[in-house]
Amino acid sequence: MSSISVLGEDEVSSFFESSPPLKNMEEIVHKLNGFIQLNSTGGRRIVCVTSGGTTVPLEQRCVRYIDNFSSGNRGTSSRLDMLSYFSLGGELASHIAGLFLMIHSLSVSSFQITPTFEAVAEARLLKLPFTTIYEYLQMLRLIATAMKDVGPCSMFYLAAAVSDFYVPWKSMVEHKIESGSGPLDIRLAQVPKMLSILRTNWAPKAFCISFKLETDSKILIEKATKALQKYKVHAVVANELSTRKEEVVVVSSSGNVVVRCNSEKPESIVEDNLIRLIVDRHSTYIKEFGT
Ligand code: PAZ
Repeated sequence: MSSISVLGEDEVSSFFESSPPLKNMEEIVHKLNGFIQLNSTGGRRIVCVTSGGTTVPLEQRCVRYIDNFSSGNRGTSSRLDMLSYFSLGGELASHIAGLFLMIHSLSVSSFQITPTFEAVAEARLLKLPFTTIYEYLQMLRLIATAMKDVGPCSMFYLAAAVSDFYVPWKSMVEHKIESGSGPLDIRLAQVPKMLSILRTNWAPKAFCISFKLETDSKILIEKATKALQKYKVHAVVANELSTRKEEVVVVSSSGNVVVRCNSEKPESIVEDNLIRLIVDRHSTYIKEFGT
């Protein structure tokens, strides 16, 4: 009798088995392990922030691809907020040790890193760029499994816009798709959901925050609540496309919290309050489950 894959483990395994291997895998693993060793001392936190959108190549020697919407602002602002807490000696200074940033490679050039942050960045920030869905998911698995021993002090803050559909590598044409012979039919497969596997297998003790984007505000909270229950993450940050810079709703088992910018401070951004809330929740989690 064949065993039933409750978490979709079979789909996940076959996704990875058929993915083109990461080109610089050894280098990434080396950087990753060095970073975790350096930063995971004394019960300090390590946070993995993902940001930007993944692409889905249509050809193996890729000329054309399908993109996923994301400017990368959420991830960048969030990690700057997290970094500022410890680099500028704020109250969280002694708690957060390191940050990974998995970022869409096209967004890297738009970073505005001030000199203070740059000095911090060398030891405390590891940027790992990705472009395709294949690169993103392979890197997420590498990071999560490498962080397993960091336990409750590790956090995943998954703000990247990850493709839901893709062209499996084996059914993808090698060369540029020829034009001039009428419309193009492409069949997209569903990208297997990896959040359950992250929570149960890769890094089961990590504090895990996922994001849910919708364009129809009527279904947003319902979808975020379903994701919370299905993937058993610690909170889902729900946002609607047109208002995402002003307001998000943090959906969790303790209720829904609407988070907005500070109306008295014109320069304030929604991430200031969001990060404070998330980091506070993580503190409670660490107290409850130990370091
Ligand atoms: O990158 P950005 O600031 O333009 O947008 C952020 C976001 C909407 C991509 C993010 O908040 C988010 O919701 N990410 C998850 C998207 C999803 O549902 O897959």
